[in-house]
Amino acid sequence: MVALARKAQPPEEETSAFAADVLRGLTASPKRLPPKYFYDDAGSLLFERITELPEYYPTRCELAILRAHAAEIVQLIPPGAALIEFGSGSTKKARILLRAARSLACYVPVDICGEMVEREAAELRRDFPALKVLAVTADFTRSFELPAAAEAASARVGFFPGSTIGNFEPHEAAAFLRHAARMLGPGAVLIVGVDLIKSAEVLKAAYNDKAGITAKFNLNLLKRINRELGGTFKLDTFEHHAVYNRERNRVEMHLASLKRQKIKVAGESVDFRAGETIHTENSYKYSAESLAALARGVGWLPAGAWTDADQYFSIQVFKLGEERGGAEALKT
Ligand code: AVJ
Repeated sequence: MVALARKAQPPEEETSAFAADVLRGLTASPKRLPPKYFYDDAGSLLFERITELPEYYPTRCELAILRAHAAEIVQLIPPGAALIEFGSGSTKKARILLRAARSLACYVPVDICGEMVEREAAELRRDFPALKVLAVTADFTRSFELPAAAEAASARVGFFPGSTIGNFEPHEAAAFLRHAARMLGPGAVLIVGVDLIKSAEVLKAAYNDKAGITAKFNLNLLKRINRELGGTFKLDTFEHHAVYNRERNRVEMHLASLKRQKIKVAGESVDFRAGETIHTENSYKYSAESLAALARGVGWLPAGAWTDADQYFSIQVFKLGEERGGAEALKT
């Protein structure tokens, strides 16, 4: 892994991937930006604040489910398995499983934010001295290498909480589940947290908090573009919008330009009409059945499902089918 010392300036290949994605998104029609770029240091901190907002129920519900059912959930983890978390963030949820699990070969937090993942790993080593913690800084939507100890473990268990799966288009979510199957291999288990379909009022409030933290989180993407790609966005000329799209079961976040303007980014110039928006995120909501159907389609069999009292959120556990060689059958 690369040094932690670099702060504002990420390595060149990361910057050019960011620049290419930003230019592609801002020259598209309608304009869009990939939500994974929300999570620089400031964005990761803003997201932590979102999870504590009174309106933002997903994190609280998921934590409640994990706390109430950790013992049952960890029973589905084979002895001696490696636990691999995709997009580990604060690792607060993993800690609940780690406390309940008995014999793990190692815990592998994977996150795009290197500073955060290294800091969390250090704290986990202190709090769980018997546990091997192997942090990986990577964009988990692309292929990355697992630490040798995870490859050598009896089995690999993926942990994908937070309804991060909802950021993907449904076909991308299926592709991710297929990719996870291939990566985790035979005998794998996958523990997924997903936000459930519910009333538009509850959903809208969760993404339009009164304190304005979600707006800051959304606008921070422009701040990051200014800093890392020489962008000239004026933050007070863009406005946070979050709407629920009922037909597609997704909350959409946008940034709307309050006026007609020209912006420079990475040496290119981008025009905005008054009111024109950048689509920055989709947060798809599923039913327990629709997620299970998506997973089954790429070889994952339902092994357990839990929800909270309001049925706002669900934790689902899947196993790879043994017939047709499990993960091997998906290799094509
Ligand atoms: C981390 C993707 C699950 O979609 O609810 C929170 C991100 N965006 N508020 C979500 C988010 C706006 C969050 N996920």
